Amino acid sequence: MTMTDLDATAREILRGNDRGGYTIPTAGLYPFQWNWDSAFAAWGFSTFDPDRAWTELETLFSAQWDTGMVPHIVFHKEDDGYFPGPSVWGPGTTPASSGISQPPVAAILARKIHDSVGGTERLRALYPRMLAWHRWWRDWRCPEGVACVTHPWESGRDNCPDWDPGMANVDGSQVGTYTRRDTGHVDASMRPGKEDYDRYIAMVQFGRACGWDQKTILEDGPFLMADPAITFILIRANRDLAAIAETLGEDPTEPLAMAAEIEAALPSIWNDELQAYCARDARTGEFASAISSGAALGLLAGVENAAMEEKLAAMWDRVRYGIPSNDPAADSFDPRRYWRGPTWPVVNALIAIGLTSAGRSAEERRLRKETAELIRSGGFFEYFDPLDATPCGGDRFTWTAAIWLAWANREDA
Ligand code: 2M8
Repeated sequence: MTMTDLDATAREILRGNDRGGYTIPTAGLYPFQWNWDSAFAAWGFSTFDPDRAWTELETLFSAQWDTGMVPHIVFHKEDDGYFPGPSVWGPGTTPASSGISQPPVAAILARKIHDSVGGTERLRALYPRMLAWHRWWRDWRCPEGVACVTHPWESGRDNCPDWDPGMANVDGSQVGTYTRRDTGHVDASMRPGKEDYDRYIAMVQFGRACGWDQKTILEDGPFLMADPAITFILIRANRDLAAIAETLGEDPTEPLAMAAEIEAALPSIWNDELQAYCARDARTGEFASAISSGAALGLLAGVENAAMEEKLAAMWDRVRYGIPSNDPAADSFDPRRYWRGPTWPVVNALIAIGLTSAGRSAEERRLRKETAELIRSGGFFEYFDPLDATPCGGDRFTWTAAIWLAWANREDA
């Protein structure tokens, strides 16, 4: 296929996954609106339909809770093809939604969209909503400065070994029976295991039982881990929100202060043994045992550290295609199992934004070429084996198509 054909296919995928104001990540496996997927979808739409790009973000923020939280899944319509659906989460919101959030990339991408296609009034309407969401992160997810997640699904990097220390202390033995739907859509060897799922459901049951009371979840919930990826994303998102504030004639002081507070707390997730920023169990203090793509997002937040850069470069050199989600040198590395090793075009794109900001154009070009090569050879899949480029997970995937249009196939991205 030529580049032009691939552009057309990518646009078709976005249009095909459009369910009216929002896109699903892929038909079958993920039939609802997911939070960070939608922000990437908006970025993709902005390359050919700016109006539709803003609509995507507006629909996402229309599901924002009164607390400022923007849920990780919005269940606009019934669909029994996914588990756990709205009746399992049960927060009683309209529209129905899950009870946790996801990486706050919206401000980062809204700024990029505005810079390239304008839409100041649409951005102005979103600004207070994005600010409220960032405050929610500060108030309910940054107990000691850096950003924590209360469920691996909140990180977006579900079964990444980053979460193994916290997952080990979650009791999944009492969740009762349930039927997974994901393994009916894709090969079970590419998905999290049963023990992981039991624990994921136990965490959902805890949240539901306390009516999604954030104080209870933060203080007594079964899982609380500092996430280097969301920490870096939130620093960057706050700075981008401050830049947006300036564009709109608003006061940038608060988002800048939020970014500075998180940055000041970064030493708490520095793992001396790994010489990298790293996930850490906020209950026990235990660090994850390997460097992950979370650390590679440091540049997004302007965090450069020579020792860590050396480790990250070695991790990248151990594979052929893109940044792996987990270090191939680690025992936990599994090149096709979801977030335990595969490379994800969507994360590569975020890392590339960081590389560009740091002026590291040669590495950015390498990452872009390797990601484009995966898509060109394998198609618009959810993720890929970083050693041999085997496409994995769902096909005709929204964020992969969006990344192709907005970054991987662009010289000027
Ligand atoms: C994956 O997560 C969902 C749960 O949220 C799942 O496995 O059921 C993750 O890759 C997540 O990052 C992504 O947003 C979602 C939809 O693409 O799928």
